[in-house]
Amino acid sequence: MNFYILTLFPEMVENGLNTSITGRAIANGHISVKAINIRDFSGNKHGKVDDYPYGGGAGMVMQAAPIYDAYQHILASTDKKPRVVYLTPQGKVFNQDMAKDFATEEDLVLLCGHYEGIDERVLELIVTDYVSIGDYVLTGGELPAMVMVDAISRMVPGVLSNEDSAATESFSDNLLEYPQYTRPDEFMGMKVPEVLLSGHHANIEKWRKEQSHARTLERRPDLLKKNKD
Ligand code: 6GU
Repeated sequence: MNFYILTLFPEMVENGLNTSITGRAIANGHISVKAINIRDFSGNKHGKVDDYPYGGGAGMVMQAAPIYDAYQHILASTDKKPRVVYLTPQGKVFNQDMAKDFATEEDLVLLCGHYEGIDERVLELIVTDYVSIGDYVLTGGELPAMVMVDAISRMVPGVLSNEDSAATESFSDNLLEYPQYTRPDEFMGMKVPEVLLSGHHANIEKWRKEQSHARTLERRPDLLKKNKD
């Protein structure tokens, strides 16, 4: 899967994603991440990509033309028109189902805004999906784009070394993960639950299911409601 990230801070996105599991996925070709610097399409020698908002008000607005031209540049390397996600607090809140859905795309464009926003006309022309990563305000779309690439990539076949670990974890069935323990069997006087040392696989599975339910009820009761829908 190929990610194209339209941004004013390409090094931020590339440095972040060239690390850990996404870095390995890039290295072995399961995904590619190309950060496209919108400033390269400014069309003027000063690299200016923003201007004052019509109608007045605080801050600057990113201009339509550089973003449109950067998008056209991406189209030259894709077969079909890719989906274009605009990262904005005004979008639909990102979740695991959306990550799975986006992971079926061959190409995905992520548009990162800054300043007070982007000229609405280019959004109308190119954006197919408006996505937020939660109800708080960030200074730009780069961190949200990196969050999306991470969550989507791990749903791409082959990216995770153990395919099971994607299926049996938090949110796969709207339940949180059960607690995990490793050696030593006693730490600061706290013992690992006896059942996990028993070697009795049926009991261990039953205990883990109970823990998942209890933990979800305690921490995320909203998720249990979703299972009834
Ligand atoms: Cl996608 N962008 C910005 N700027 N802030 C956010 C966000 C996105 N999602 C949550 N807060």
